[in-house]
Amino acid sequence: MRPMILLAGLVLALQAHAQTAPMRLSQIGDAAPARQQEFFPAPSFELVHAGGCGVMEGIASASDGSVYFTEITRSVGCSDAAGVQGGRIWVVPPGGTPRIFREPSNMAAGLAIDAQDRLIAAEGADYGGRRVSVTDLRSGSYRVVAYFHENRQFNAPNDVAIDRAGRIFFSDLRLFGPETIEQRINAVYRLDPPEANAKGLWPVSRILGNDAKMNGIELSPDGRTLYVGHCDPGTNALGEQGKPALDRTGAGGLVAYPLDAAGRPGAPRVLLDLEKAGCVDGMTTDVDGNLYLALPSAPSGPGIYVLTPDGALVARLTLPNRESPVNVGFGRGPEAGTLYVATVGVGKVYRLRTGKVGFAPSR
Ligand SMILES: [Ca+2]
Repeated sequence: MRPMILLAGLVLALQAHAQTAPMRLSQIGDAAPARQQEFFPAPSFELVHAGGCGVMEGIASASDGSVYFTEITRSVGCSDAAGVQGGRIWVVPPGGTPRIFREPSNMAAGLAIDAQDRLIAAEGADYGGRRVSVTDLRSGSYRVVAYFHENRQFNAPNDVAIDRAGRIFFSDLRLFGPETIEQRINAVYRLDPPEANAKGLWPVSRILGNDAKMNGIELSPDGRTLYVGHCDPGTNALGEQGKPALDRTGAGGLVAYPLDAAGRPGAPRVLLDLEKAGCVDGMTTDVDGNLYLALPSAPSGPGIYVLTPDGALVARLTLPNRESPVNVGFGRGPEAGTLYVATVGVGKVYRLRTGKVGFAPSR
C-alpha cells in the first residue's frame, strides 16, 4: 500500500504544482491555442479610429452602446508651437463615427463606466489632472473624487475598475511628464463611496504598493478578484524628480489578488509570468470571467492574450501589422460581443467580433 500512497501523493503534489506555476509566454509557440476558434471564430479587424497622437487607451462602453476611449497626447511628440495638448476623450455612438467627447481630458488614461452610466476617469500626468474624476453621462455633471493620499497628490492615475458596491480601484504610477513626483511609490488605491450627505473627496486607501509599476487593473465579474498588471517588477521607491530605482526582483506579469468584503486584497498569485519583459497595460473580462490582456510587448510578441480565470492561455490575437495593443474593452447591447482594441504608437482603435459576450455591470 505504501508505494501506492506515495505515488498518489506525488501525483497530487505535481497537480498542485501545475495549478500554481504561472505560464511563461516565452514558452508558447506560434501555434493557435486550443480554444482559439471558440473565442475568435472569424477574426476580422475593423478600423474604428486613426490619426491619434500618442497612446490610445481607456476603452469603456455605456448602457446606450456608446464606446468611449482616450487619446493620451504626450508632450513629447504631440506638442507644437501653439503649446501642449491636454488629451482627449472620444466617443463612438452606436452605428456612428468617433467624435470628441471632452478636450482637454486632463490627460485621462483608463476609463470605466458603471451601471448608472457614471464615467470614471484616471487622469494622468504630463500636464494632466493627476486625479480621478466621475462624470455623470446622463446629466453631464463632473466631480473630482480623488486627488491626494496623505496630503500628496497622485503621480499619474493610469487604469481604473469599479465594483458592484461602487468602489473604485485605480493604479498610480510614474511614467512620463514634467511634474514633481509626490507619491514616493507606485501603488494601487481603493476609493470607497462616501456616506450620504458627505462633501468633497472620497475616502482613499492605498491597498498595494512597492512591488512594481502596477498598470492595467480589472475586477472579476463577481468582484471578488482584483487583477493587476505588474510591470518592471521590483522595489520602486521614487525620488523627487528622479528616475525610479527598479531592481526588477519581484514577480512580473499578471497578478491576481482575492478581495475580502471590504475590498482589501489577500495573498497575490501570479497567473502569467512575463519574465520582466512585458506589461499588462489594460485588460477586460467576458461574462465567464475570461481575461483579455493587452500586451504591447511580450516575449512572444505584442497582441491580445486570453486567459481563463485560472491563468490558462486559451486564445491570442495578433493585430494588423503586428501593432501593439494597450487597452481592450467590449461593447454593450447588440455590440456586447464586439471587442475594441486601442493601440500605442500608431493612433488607432480597432474592433472585431468575438465568440464571447463581454461583462458589463448590471447594477
Ligand atoms: Ca494602462
